[in-house]
Amino acid sequence: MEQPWINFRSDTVTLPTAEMREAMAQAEVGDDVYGEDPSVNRLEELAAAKVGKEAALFVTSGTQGNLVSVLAHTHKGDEVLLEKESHIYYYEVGGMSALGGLIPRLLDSEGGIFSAEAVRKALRGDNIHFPRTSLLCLENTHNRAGGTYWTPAQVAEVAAAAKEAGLRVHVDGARIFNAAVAQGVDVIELTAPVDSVQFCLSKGLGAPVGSMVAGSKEFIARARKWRKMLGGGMRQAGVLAAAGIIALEKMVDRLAEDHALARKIGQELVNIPFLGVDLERLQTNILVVSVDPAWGTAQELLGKLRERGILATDFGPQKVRFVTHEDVGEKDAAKLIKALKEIMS
Ligand code: TLP
Repeated sequence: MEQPWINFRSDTVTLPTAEMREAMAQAEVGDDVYGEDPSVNRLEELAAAKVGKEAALFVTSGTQGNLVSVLAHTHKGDEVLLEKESHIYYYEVGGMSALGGLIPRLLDSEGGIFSAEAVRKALRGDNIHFPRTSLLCLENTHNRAGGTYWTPAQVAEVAAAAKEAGLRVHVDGARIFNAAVAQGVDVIELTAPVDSVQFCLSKGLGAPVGSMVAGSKEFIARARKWRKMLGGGMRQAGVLAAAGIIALEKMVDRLAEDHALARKIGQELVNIPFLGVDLERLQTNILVVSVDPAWGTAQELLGKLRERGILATDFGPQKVRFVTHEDVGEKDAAKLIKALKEIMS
């Protein structure tokens, strides 16, 4: 899309930095299906070390990363516990059911976070009528709840409840570095209690393509096989991995700037008529704003913003999502606030 759009649709819209493009051009590559791409191998080692797991796998997207993880943890016909608005359930085309033959059991939550008690209540025990429940998934940060994060203690608590019942635990950590940076904790505190994690290089970390899955060596070997079956065995993928390495080494700390900018915008929006912002849920870089039906709909608001060169996403009939990222700054935020004040008055 041509400039001058101000793009708050998602942090997926970030463009690779000049340093990434340079590294991509210079990347040492090989055939990754043979395990012979040195750049991919380096990225996988780096990713595993960052999240404190034995091994990692470079996948094409967050959706593929979650799917290979879920498939590698389960068998056809199993039940998977997950939050009712989780990305895996809501936005991943039903892959777990279509391709894994899995049945989801949905958990209620408070802002995307559920308790160990909720997990225990959802477990039905052993009975000839019931499917085998084999996996619990959680999402950190939680996208549809507005980028809310799980604390290390909350993750540890639900993971312990799941493990007690013999379940594996997978984290959709598309934005897990946002969760870590926002809390000022090492990401390992958020991943240590769980069996596997998926995180995206292509969101706030700015890489053009790709996600990582991390877990035990044995789990990653199974995930690798599923990735191949799903057509995700890439060849000279080192050109992409080279950008991923920079994403992990250089782009994590700057996520704090995205959080600060989202907060700044949110604090201004609370004073604008017909808009609702939950500042408590505004913990990272996702700002979900509700639109009073007395004014109009989310689509109408998006249309008016578009006329002013500003893009955002609808998150339901009366909700709009703004996401901050590397390619929007203070000036863009000021234009957004001014536009919203004009549109809503
Ligand atoms: N989320 C996208 C859209 O699909 C909604 C976005 O713009 O936020 N887990 C979570 C929590 C995500 O937010 C996303 C992407 C994914 C997984 C999937 O990642 P991709 O888009 O790489 O398949």
